[in-house]
Amino acid sequence: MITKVQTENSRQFQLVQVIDKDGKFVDESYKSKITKELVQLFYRQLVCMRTFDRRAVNLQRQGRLGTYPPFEGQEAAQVGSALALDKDDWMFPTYRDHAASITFGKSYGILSSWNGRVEGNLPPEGRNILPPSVPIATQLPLAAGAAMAAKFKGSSQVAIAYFGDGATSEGDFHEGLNFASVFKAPVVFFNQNNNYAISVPIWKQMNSKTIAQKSVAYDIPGVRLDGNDIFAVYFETQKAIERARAGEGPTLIEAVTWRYGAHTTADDPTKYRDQEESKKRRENDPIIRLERFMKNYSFWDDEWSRQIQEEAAAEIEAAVKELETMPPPNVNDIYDYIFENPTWTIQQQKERYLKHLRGEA
Ligand SMILES: Cc1ncc(C[n+]2csc(CCOP(=O)(O)OP(=O)(O)O)c2C)c(N)n1
Repeated sequence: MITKVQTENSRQFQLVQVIDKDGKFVDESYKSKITKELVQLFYRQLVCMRTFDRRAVNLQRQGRLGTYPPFEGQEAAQVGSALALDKDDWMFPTYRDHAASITFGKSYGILSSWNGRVEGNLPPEGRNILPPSVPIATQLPLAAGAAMAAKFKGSSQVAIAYFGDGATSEGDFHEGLNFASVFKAPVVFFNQNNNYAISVPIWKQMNSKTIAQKSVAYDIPGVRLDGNDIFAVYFETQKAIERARAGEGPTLIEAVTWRYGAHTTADDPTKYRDQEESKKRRENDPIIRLERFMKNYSFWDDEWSRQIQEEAAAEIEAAVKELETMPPPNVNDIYDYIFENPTWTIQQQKERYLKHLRGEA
């Protein structure tokens, strides 16, 4: 019986695609909404994000950056969803969501957080971007809360919370969705199902066939989309945001995607998955797909594309130069950004640690 219900639920959530992996329209009704400006905006941002991510992994391998969580493969999910937001909205990213954060307004200086500098975690002027959440799923109730605050204030702001497949097995996921559903909080729960929670494949940590079907429990709309199709991501996130702004409450989006690399630079994916699979997944790559689309529908320009690659590399090099002029981390920051007025326990920990560093304890 249980299996039957799950099967029915998973069937309700057909994968939404606007273009297929060959860059051909699956749904022609979107044709009129896709302008050259939009396509170029998407392509440029995807290229910048991939260049950034590869450079970050490189820097880590050279010992110039601390541990880093790569997002290569997930660019369309992050860029497409972030571009659907209004500048006043709220973003709650995780450690893997630099492409979303940068697209929404953070600078490439975000990298400095991986060298322990607090600057990389600060929101840019005029943008509501929270520091990335590392404790899994804790940002979901926070996003629901921020959305409720916006609602109480009568503002039209919407919150978006990013999280992985593993996060949906955490209590905070369920609390966030339940709260948002009951109070119709204007929040979009944006899941990137990259199939793995560190080394644990999705089929080992849940019996649900999809993440989208988890929306059924909270009686909120659930959408399962192709997270490597930037058009599907953008247009479906837009719809969810519009529903939220119209007072219709939250949506759960499952963007089906893949991370090619390690969970973080601290682990070795060859230990827990077949690397052939990652190679095969390149066929479904979000950037290659957009390129194919651009070639199929006369948006492609060799010279423009070359220029974009050069600009991306130059912008990121400038950010790396700046990163390398930064002083080493300030140990006080570990303690000073927890509460506005630190509790005595935190104060005590800080004093003890500083003593330890001075060699006095
Ligand atoms: C509450 C909590 N438990 C465990 C961890 C250790 N941890 C860090 S990342 C991670 C896996 C998360 O996987 P997923 O939610 O799928 O996101 P992804 O890293 O794939 O983007 C775990 C278990 C943590 N950071 N927080």
